[in-house]
Amino acid sequence: MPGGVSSPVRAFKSVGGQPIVFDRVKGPYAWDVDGNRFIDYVGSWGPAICGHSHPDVTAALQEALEKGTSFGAPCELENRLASMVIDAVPSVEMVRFVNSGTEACMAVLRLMRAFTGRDKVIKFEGCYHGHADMFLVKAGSGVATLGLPDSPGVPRSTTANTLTAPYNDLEAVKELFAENPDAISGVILEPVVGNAGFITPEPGFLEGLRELTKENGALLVFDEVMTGFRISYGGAQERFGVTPDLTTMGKVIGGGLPVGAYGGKAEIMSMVAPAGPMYQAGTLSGNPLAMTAGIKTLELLSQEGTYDRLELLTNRLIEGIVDCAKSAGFEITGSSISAMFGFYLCQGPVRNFEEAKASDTERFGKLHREMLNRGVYLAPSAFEAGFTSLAHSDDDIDATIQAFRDSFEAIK
Ligand code: HOZ
Repeated sequence: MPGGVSSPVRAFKSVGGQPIVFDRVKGPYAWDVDGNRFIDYVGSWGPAICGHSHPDVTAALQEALEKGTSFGAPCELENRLASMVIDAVPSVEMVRFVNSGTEACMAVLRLMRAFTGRDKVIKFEGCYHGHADMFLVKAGSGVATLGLPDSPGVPRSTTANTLTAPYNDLEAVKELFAENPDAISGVILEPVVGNAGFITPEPGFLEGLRELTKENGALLVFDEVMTGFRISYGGAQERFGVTPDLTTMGKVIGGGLPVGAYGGKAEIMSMVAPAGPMYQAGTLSGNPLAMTAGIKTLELLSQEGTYDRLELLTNRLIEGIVDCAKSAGFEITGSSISAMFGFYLCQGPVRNFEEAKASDTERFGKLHREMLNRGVYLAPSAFEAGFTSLAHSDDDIDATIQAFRDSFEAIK
């Protein structure tokens, strides 16, 4: 396997040392093959919001397994999950299930172009929308973590239509629209950025994008692969009260199984085959296992008080981290919303990827190692958000903050 892994960020290349090889996960914990236990803040990069291997999800999966793993034909479970997504996410009137966030973003871009008849798209520096060719321009996640220039193998003719702007910079977006009249199909973004560390939208940014896209006959697309059902039950669009035209999802809606989805206004989604002419397909799409895990996970999340608990817990964690760093004399800026958090080892504010790059990544690597030695598993990258879950207890948070306190002291 290239680099010994199935996905680049896992390889510990930016933090040093060897990746941990895991044996099993349960609740807020992950155990490696040597039997060491870690409090886990990666959460499978987002899906594990109810905690790993939640007993209700596991039981539902066992039952579904008996009925078969893939029908390659419609199953009733797809209708149930589709209804739940449509009820929850403000922009979604129709939804198509796929198998990953990458697939969802790839399809949504085709749909943006099909609907508007325009080829160009605006994305933001440091935002990551999967690894399809046209999105590998100033991308976040592994591309940012490894400091790779835009990937070889991506034809220039493909990315010529991808325009970029700094996150939180409405003026830059305005200029792009002015320079490319009637040519831009839409703007796609992570409404809260989780692939360049953790960057929140400044007041008015999302609202401004909504207006600009409308004025220019372009679509607004929220990539909620990370934030969907995590920032709130209805995603970032519900939390911030800004409704995009289209939305991509993944992670939480698959409850730990491979899944992705894209949805939005019926008028636009009706372009997708076989309702319309825009082609997109998938053998395992909507398979009963992924649908089952998604349904159970959303049922658990829809219970009273879920997001209040996640918010409080995660706030306490980030406040603790910031306090530990400052006590040890480090510059730090950190924030959280609901069950997502992040910090940069630099003076804030961090409003875009350029500012995020000021973070001391070498020091982050040392911190990461010290935290591992104290039984806490953080994303092995200074440019990935952290994820909490309903399974993290107050004691887990206390133990994590203590580990941060000791680790910051150790790397002074
Ligand atoms: N794209 C994921 C995080 N942003 C990484 C997935 C993985 O390495 O598993």
